[in-house]
Amino acid sequence: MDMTVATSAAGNFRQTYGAEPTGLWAAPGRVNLIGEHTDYNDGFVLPFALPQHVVAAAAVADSPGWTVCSTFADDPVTFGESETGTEPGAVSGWAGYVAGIVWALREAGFDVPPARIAFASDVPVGAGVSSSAALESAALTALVDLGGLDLPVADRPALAQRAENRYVGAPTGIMDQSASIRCTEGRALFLDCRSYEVEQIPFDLAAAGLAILIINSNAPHQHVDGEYGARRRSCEEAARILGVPALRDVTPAELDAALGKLADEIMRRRVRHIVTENQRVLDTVELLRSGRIREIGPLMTASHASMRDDFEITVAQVDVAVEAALAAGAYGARMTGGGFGGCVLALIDADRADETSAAAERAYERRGFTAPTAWSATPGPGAARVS
Ligand code: GAF
Repeated sequence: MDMTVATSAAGNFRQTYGAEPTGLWAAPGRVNLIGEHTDYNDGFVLPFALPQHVVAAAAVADSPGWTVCSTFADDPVTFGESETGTEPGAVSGWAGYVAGIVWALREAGFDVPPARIAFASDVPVGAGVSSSAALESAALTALVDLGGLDLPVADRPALAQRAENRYVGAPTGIMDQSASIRCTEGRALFLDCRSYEVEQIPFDLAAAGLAILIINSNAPHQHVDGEYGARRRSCEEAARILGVPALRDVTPAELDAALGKLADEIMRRRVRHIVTENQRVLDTVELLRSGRIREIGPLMTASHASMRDDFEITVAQVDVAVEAALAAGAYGARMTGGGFGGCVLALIDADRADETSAAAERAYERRGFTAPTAWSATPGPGAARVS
């Protein structure tokens, strides 16, 4: 990881609180290789952790309550037991994600130590790479360690998701918190979002002469919350009509029969995306298990088409980035994350990163879009104490 973020968090702690932090905890952002919007349908996802992190410099406080500050906000925010008691949502803005973690820990019966925390981050905000899940995961990891709380790593994502769903009020699935907490270096995290079972799938791009280029579309995120919630409701309603616990329970072989039972054309498209996307995750995992990384390209591109045409969560900027990457020779390309902007992943030969990002830049220029930004990433480790 880039230690300047850690240095910045520690400096912020000293400056704000006039003391030394007890330690530094880092939690990464993520990209999802494949499996979009499948998490809240009890399905499969395959994210990996980015080299960008939120770092929490923290120490136990000698008076009750929690004070948090960050390099990405002006003033420290203080909250106490009343803001993290039974009623969620009392703290809003960025500090609400941290208050939500305190709330969720307390609700689960943990005695959360009073603390002072200073955050710094190099996870891009609004790019669909889970800056908020990284913030939650950094806060959670720091508080669990500071308090010596007995919360196994495997149980942490659900607690952080609860903070996001109930305290912040965003109806997200469990992928992002799982990625930030459970990913391991050099691997993609194959997660069953029903059982929370994971398999760490080797994803050694460099050994295969490959790279994943991340192209941030820099498209303004619009209507994200409302559209996300609408997709989720449509999937849940479809599962109810089909009489299954979740769309994960519809197999590709059953898809046509299931679609025949749904009157609404939009709902049919949503269901088709989820059922085919779950299968694409399973197919991708099969290929990666046997080291056939290049061959996942067509699955990535098919996933993008499904998000564009059936789930309808892409925007022109991400479609153009995918097309430009493919035209520049990428093996596959797709949008990653919740949609309506955010980043595109392109699987490319390692020596083609400059050409591919230049191709995306030229395509954006022709369309009059704000220029994209691009970087190559390999899978990093999940949340941990770093000092
Ligand atoms: C967002 C959500 F937070 C995740 O839970 C997931 O649904 C994702 O969108 C889409 O796959 O990142």
